[in-house]
Amino acid sequence: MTSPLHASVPAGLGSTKPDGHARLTTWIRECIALCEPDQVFYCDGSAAEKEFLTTEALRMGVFIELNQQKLPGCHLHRSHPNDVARVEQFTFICTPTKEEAGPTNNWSAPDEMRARLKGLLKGAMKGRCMYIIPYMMGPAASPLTQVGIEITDSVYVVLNMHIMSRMGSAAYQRLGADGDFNKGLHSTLDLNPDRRLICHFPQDNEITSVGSGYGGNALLGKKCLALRIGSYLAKRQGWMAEHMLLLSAESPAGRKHYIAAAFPSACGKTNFSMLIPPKHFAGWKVATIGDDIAWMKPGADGRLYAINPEFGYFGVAPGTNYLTNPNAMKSIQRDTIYTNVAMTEDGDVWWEGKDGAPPAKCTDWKGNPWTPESKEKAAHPNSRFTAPATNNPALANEFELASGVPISAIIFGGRRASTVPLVYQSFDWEHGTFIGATMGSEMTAAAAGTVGKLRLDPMAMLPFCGYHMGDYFTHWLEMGKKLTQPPLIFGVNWFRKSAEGKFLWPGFGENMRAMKWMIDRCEGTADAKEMPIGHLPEPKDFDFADMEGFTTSDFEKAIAYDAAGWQADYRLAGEFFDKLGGRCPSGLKDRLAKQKARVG
Ligand code: OXD
Ligand code: MN
Repeated sequence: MTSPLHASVPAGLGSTKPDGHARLTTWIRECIALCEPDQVFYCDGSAAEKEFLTTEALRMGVFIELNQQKLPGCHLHRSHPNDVARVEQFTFICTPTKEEAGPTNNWSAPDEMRARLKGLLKGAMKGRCMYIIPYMMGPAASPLTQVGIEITDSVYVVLNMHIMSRMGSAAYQRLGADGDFNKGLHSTLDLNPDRRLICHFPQDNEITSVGSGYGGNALLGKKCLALRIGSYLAKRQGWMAEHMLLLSAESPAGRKHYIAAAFPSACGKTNFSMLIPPKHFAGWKVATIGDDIAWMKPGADGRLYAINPEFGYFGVAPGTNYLTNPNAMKSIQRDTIYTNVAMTEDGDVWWEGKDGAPPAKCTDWKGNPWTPESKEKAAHPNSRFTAPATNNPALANEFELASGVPISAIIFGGRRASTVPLVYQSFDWEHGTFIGATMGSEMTAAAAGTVGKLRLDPMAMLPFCGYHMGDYFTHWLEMGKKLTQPPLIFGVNWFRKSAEGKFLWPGFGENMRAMKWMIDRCEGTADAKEMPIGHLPEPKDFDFADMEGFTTSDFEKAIAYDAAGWQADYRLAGEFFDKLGGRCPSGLKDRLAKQKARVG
């Protein structure tokens, strides 16, 4: 077995310690005393550090060499086969009372959980290297940016954090002598699922994660800080932490709109954020600000301003190709970490749904020989790429903008075979909040669980809200009151199917057409028909010209109003609101009653 320790560390690396922040140095000392590592490596986020640790990851077998001519700077990682997704059943919100975490989160009393974690972490890093990672979520100059320190025993985590966050000593500078920071302690332990716990202590701005190396469980800046802890801080500080992509869309006349969209995990946020408009929309430019997370705050002008706190993309590989997402494909040709994809004989990567025919032979995600006749998939359905945002040819100029961008429209969408139309607009902010609060989606492989099962996933935040969902809904309604120029709110569904099980809408780049209608609604230039569920476009309002084989009748099916389907949805929403008890805001309960009456 290769040693996880570094035999020799080049001069100048591994030694950039925080200086003069007493709370931080005390906490690091406590973590060292608890975990008892044989080596401590203080990360500085430099290119030299990345190069050194990459070489070490290859030596340790954490990284597998890929063809460097084809994929310069790219490496493959194979996780433990039992550690391939987020684990909602082992994810805890440890607020002082169970009521604060609410009925949609697992809860444990903070002291009890701390004692359990202490037991698991005692001596857990013996024979291992402990890495101290200073990082920022958000542009260095943004008032919305948060600093985190992640302490981990995984070199894979360090190398992912190099891509996914603004990592390095600048984070210490931002902290100064007494700045607040998120404490994140992570150990893979022995990857035993019985000892896998992803724990959040929002009142202490603290995360402890053990037993998993998977992105969403182990890259603590992402789901844990940017969403669970972030949503808790946002509620108290008057901002919003949302599971949303961010993009800009610029018309040929040079008018720009910024759009935020919430879809559950593995439902196409990365694709939509990198959308290339079809030929019919020549002159339109779509640019990516973020593909997964948005932090938003009302500005002095009464508009809602958003930043993307992340610095890279942790995207789902299967289904990604030059047709579905050319910008993602271009983003992952260099300096990318591939996790659990298949490897071809010439050291290239492959996954189901990549361009071209499957290779005649390759090595699957578990390291076994694979041929097209094999029963198992070559790549894990939740296999991922970690790529720098700066690789994206469509990266928006506003990516580093400290003030954030003013949002014109918020979109909510799930994966729904029935009921939900291609696109519709809410009546107002409160009704938009209701659309988000009652959205459902069929489950995907991004979380361990039953793929395809319909579940309510409010604002795509069910697995990520760090406090009581009823309070979260109240926060949405409160934020609306602070906005004199609120974004318009829309619902979309790219996944509706015919009775024969065929998708009614081609999706991908063609989603530009739905976006164009939404932008026209923002500008007040498109009509819509008022229906019980909101404003819907009629064929005359929606541009489906030049869509091969797509007729008015196809459009009508994609947009059709299904009263019985909505009644069933509202029943599910009612059950969910009941579960939230007295904390479900009356504004939403009244809205549900009104909507039930409207759909009949
Ligand atoms: C993700 C997720 O990885 O939502 O972004 O699971
Ligand atoms: Mn996500």
